[in-house]
Amino acid sequence: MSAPAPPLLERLARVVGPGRLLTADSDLAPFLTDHREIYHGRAFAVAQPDTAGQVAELLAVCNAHRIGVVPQGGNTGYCGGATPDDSGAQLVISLARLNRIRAVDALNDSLIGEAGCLLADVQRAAQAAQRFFPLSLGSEGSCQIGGNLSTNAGGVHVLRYGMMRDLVLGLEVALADGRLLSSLTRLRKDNTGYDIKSLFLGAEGTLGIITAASLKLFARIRATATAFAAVRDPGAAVELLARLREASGERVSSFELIPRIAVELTTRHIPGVRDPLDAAHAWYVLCELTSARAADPCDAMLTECLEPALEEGLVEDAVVVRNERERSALWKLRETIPEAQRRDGASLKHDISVPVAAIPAFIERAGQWVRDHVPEGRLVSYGHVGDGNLHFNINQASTTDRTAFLARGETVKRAIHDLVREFDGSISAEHGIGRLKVAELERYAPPVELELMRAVKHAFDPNGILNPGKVLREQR
Ligand code: FAD
Ligand code: 2HG
Ligand code: ZN
Repeated sequence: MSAPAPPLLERLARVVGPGRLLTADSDLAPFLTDHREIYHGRAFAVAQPDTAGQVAELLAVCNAHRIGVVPQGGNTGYCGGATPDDSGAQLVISLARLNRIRAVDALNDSLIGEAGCLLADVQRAAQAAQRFFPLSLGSEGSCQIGGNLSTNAGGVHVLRYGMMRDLVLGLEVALADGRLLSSLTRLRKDNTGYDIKSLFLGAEGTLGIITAASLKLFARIRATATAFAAVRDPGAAVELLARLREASGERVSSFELIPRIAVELTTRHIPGVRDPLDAAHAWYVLCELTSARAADPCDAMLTECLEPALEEGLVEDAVVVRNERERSALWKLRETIPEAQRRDGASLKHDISVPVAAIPAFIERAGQWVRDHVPEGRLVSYGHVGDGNLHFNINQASTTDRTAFLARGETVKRAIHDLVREFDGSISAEHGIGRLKVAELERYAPPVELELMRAVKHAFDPNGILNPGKVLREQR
């Protein structure tokens, strides 16, 4: 496949209107690299539609001419899913201009937003209607809900509200052949056959391009209690989570594990981040209880749980925040860990999950493997431990050569992912497959599951034009 002939380019340009089919190298550049700069692709053009109808029409033309199409949202994904290949024969479709909130229905607790809405804008629209949209990620100021839906994003509120998949009522999707599937239902109950929308969630643009979504809203948060606690070890963190849940019902909304090295990296690289405690400790948790009832004693529930844990040595020290400024300082520490890692040098990243109770044993086994086999790296293992999800990352030590360190990636990944399998875990907990983990999916997914995935792909996209080579190897 090569770049299309001028008449076809003109046809695509007519679909999106004047100035909305970018072809100059300087205009294309920002769309051709992922944010970690691991992948560098080429494209013959970037289309910037501003209606769902235009997206569908672009797909109809591309399908008729067998042109590969790469949907791109905020380009904050971790797996190279939004970057075109290096053929120069693919069209990037940026969803950024489809950014309208179409409706907010506070009584029905639902909101309809277009795919290119920033996640932060959806949160704000919910708040303006005295409601709450719970998906929350460090990238929320730049990722789009279309990307969140397509990666089935997780983040820091999953243990209370679920992943993006759990927050969806209906979708509008442009299909490979140019039809628009309009299923923006606001219903909570609808058992009419197969749940087709669920197939697009986490499909990373390989089955259709999401143009809008009907999302669930929740009660506004009126009471919050947040603590940063040094814990004896990861086992103590898991025990503390169980106690907090027991003591507070379903009020635990975040429970993040943070190792000492992450405090060192963020305080070193991110201006304004300070160590919240006086002395250094090996492990910490950042936990938050929230309630929709202003009178709910979240603070008391938190301290009543922390105090005996301190006496028993499960918790070594803790600070409970007194105001919003202190709270955002703690969250800044947590959310800037990826950026601090980046500023510190190269890193090998593994977005894994295991059953929550197995987290301590996994950290022990996998950590020992890293200490034995990667002496040139430093383990930075943190994340959404309340969901059993660890970002089991390894940063290069300052004395290590970047290229030599990255060259270890395949061996390290194999060992970590084999161990994940031993623990009945997942090699992609929340970031997806994209280009990065196509071979990993082939290696670890049950063969029957892979066969069904290929059959679904063929049914939705028989000509293989939708994000070719992402999630599944291209079938040609
Ligand atoms: P993109 O990166 O543009 O695209 C991601 C994939 O979705 C690609 O395959 C693309 O082709 C496809 N796609 C995009 N839009 C559409 C559409 N409308 N229709 C069909 N396919 C589409 N992720 C988490 O899960 N949890 C976290 O806590 C988290 N924290 C992060 C923190 C930082 C600082 C950063 C940089 C990233 C973080 N991420 C996290 C990863 C990332 O933000 C999410 O994966 C996010 O959902 C991607 O959204 P996006 O709009 O940037 O999508
Ligand atoms: C987070 O939880 C993100 O901060 C990014 O999912 C994780 O950079 C990473 O490994
Ligand atoms: Zn994460």
